Amino acid sequence: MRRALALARRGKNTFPNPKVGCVLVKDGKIVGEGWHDRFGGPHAEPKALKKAGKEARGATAFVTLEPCCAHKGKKTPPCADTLAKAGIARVVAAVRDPNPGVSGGGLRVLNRGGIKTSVGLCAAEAKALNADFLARMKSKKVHVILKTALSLDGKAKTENGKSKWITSPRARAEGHKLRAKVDAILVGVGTVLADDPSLTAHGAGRNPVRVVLDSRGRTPRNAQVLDGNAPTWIVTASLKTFRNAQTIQVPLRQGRLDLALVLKELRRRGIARLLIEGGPCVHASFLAAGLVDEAYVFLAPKLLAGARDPNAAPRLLNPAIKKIGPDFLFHSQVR
Ligand code: AOF
Ligand code: ZN
Repeated sequence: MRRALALARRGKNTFPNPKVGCVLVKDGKIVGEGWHDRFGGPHAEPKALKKAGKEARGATAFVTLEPCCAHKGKKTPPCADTLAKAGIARVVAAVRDPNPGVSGGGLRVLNRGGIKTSVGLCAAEAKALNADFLARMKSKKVHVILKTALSLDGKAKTENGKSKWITSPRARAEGHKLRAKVDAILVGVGTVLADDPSLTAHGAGRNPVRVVLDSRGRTPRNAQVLDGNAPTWIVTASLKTFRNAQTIQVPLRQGRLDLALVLKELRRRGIARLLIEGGPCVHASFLAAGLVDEAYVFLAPKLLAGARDPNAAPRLLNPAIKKIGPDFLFHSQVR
């Protein structure tokens, strides 16, 4: 199991999936090894089985996580069935899979196939290895954080649709820090078409998953979100596929994506904290559906009404900020 844990640690881009290692042992000898290397890639078990070939029959599998079973949204064939088919005699797992779609189900599939199972060997190490994944799986619903950047007169874009950049580089860096703390960032395809954002943490930390709400599959082939620099999921009702992105098919309800259903699909894929970055229509839909838990509102001391370039917009110089009851008053000369 210690060897399996060491292999699991080699996983590079498994987020939001866990790190998993697998070692197959027969007659006291290792006959196969594998680990889950990146999100969307093969799981640890089939890789180890491939190495072992025929030697897998009658072997014991040491896995750092309960092998997965069939559940909705799965991308890879279920490992429990694959292990059973290969003739594995016994499975020793370090911890149960906290994924509600799996938890206990993988062990049940194995037992039904006459395979002996046990859970708990090196459990503490295995839990430490995937502390982040375990915590995310425990929370049942997606925590939704809304982030918006506006001018003082409440505009998110200029007359001609320019929204890059309303706030200063320092405020934007703060936004990147926020990105590094969430599991996924969500935008509407309108934002992709208008601004072509990269939606990465820009070195402020780990890159979250980039989620694009794109009911008709309009994300352009050359969009930055499809550059492969971070995982991208396109939530769509169309049958289109995209290079460097996974699609999540969600049916339309009254011509729109059902946001509660979208959150459910994201939750199932391991997203517990979601940052909504825009645009205004996406914000409005999430707010109207009552799905927002937290908000960050960046205000730039500019007046965008009538402006064509955010940088050239009239600004309030060093405004005095007064809190009046629940409201804020900004006052200064305009330049
Ligand atoms: C395993 N072995 O190596 C990993 C497992 O979306 P999928 O098809 O990749 O499945 C992801 C889920 O599978 C993930 O949420 C977790 O429950 C489990 N991860 N299971 O048997 C592996 N990485
Ligand atoms: Zn699996």
